[in-house]
Amino acid sequence: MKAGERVRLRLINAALARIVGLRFEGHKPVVVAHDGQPCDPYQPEDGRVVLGPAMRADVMLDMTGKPGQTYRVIDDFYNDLSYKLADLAYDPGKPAREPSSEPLPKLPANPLPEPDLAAAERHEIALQGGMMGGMGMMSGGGMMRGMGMMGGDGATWAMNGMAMTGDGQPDMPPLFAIQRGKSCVLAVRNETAWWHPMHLHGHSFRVTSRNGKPNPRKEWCDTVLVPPRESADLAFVADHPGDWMFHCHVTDHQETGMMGVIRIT
Ligand SMILES: [Cu+2]
Repeated sequence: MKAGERVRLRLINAALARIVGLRFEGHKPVVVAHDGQPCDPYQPEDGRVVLGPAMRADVMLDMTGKPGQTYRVIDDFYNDLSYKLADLAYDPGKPAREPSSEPLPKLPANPLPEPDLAAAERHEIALQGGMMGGMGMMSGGGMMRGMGMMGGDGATWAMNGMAMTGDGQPDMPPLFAIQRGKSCVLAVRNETAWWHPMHLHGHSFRVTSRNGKPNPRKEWCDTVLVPPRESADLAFVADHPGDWMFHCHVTDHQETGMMGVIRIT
C-alpha cells in the first residue's frame, strides 16, 4: 500500500464453515457492495466486516496509515480464537497523495426488478436441526420420515421438515412453487443454535427486515447470514423460471439436509 491511496478490496469468504469478522487495525473500512450488488456506502457496526461462507463484500479503504508501517487485519469472529489474517504493509516512500476528503462515490445499481412487498407471496422457511435445533418437534412428521430424516442417510439438518442431502435429490418436492414474475418474500426463521449463511441460486434478494424490524439498509445480496434463533425476510421478484437451490453455504450443513429447491413456473 501507499499512504494516501484509496483502495477497493473485494473480499470473498471461501471457507467451508468458518465465519470471519475482519478488523482493519488503524483503518475504517467502508462497505460499498454485497455479493456484487452495490449498496449505500456504510461503515459496518463496530468497524468489523462479517462474512459467512460464500459471502462477498466490496470494501473501500482510505490508506491513512504511516509510510513504512504495518497494520494487521484480524479475524476475531469467534471468542478467544482471534488471529491475524493478513498485514497491510505500507511502502516506506512518500505518500501517494494527501488522504482524500471526498465522500465515497456510490456505485451505480445493477438493473434488478424491485419486489412489490404489498403484493408479495410470503413463504415461511424454518431452519431446523443440529443440537437443540427443533428437530424433536417434528418427530413422527410425515414429510421428514418420507425423506429419511434421522434415518440412515445422515440427515441432521432440515428446512420445513424436509432434508435434501448429499449432491441433491432431483425427485424431492420443492419447498414451494411460485409463478414467474411474482414478488416473493422468504421469511427465514433460524430455529437452531448455529449461524447459517443462506444462499439462493439464480436471484439476488433484498434483506427487508430482521427479527420483525425493518432493515433500513435493505441491501441486495444472494447470501444472508442468519444468527441462531433469529429471522430475516428476503424479498425478490421470481423472474427466472426453473428449480433453484436455497441452501446453507456451510458445506457440512448443506450436505446433511439444509438444502431445498424453490420452483418458479
Ligand atoms: Cu448452516
